[in-house]
Amino acid sequence: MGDILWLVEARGEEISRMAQQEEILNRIIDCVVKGDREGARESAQAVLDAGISPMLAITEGYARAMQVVGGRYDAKEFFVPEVLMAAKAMKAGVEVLQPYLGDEETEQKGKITICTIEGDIHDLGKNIVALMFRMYGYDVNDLGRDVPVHQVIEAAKKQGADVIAVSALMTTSMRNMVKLIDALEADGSRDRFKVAIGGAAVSQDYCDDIGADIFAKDAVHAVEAIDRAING
Ligand code: B12
Repeated sequence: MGDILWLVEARGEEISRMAQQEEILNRIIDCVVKGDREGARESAQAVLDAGISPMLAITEGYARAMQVVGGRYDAKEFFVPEVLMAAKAMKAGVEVLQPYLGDEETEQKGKITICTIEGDIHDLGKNIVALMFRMYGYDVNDLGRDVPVHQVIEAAKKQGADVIAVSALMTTSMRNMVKLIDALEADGSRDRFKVAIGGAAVSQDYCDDIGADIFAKDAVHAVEAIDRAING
């Protein structure tokens, strides 16, 4: 009887922890979508106080919220000012969590040169992916956004990168991923690097078509895919 009571109590605690987590994640999404910077910061603090994983809050809260914003922008319910306010709210919340991300794994797993490709200034998704790589033990050189292809290659060589990871959100800029692969082939360094691509404009089919090595649809899958590609 005592064992059953204990089990019921433990199950009850688990359910209320899950409910609290869901409530906080929903609050994050709500604040970011509304562009409420203060609320986004306070929700991040609530994440820490409740002992929720900061990375979970980033991927399932802040990043998800920007995807909701993306959908509203596409549906013409939101325009650039709302999108920018949401992006600032997301940034404010992520900044609170960043110092608490810690190192999920301490061993050095490999080196990654990352950026948003030439012609593209969208960097919210790329920043999340870069954070995630760092957290999982990769040495990450983040070159920023709208980075010319020749600079990406130079930086990757200098870093001795295992992976060049590039992001594109636009159909115009995604073509510069082909330019990157062509330039690597032209200077004989294609075999030195795995090329990983991501961002809302690209897909697994596009990755196969242009001869890139790795595609992932979000930050969590990006880490898994790169782990598989370079550490077996
Ligand atoms: C936010 C936003 C902006 C912000 C950017 C702020 C910033 N600092 O990034 C602002 C307002 C500045 C902006 C500007 C523009 N934008 Co805009 N923008 C968006 C919006 C609404 C959301 C994008 C976003 O941040 N998503 C959330 C993040 C978290 O998702 P994500 O980037 O996809 O990243 C995830 C995955 O893709 C993956 N991932 C990302 N990168 C990588 C990399 C690797 C290696 C891997 C493995 C995985 C990976 O992991 C991430 C996390 O899970 C989209 C609409 C949409 N539906 O996407 C339009 C959108 C991308 N923009 C668009 C356009 C056209 C523009 C402008 C040209 C508008 C203009 N006329 O001025 C300019 C861009 C100028 C330029 N040269 O780049 C178009 C692109 C259309 C197209 N298909 O080509 C879109 C699709 C809107 C639309 N439907 O028209 N934009």
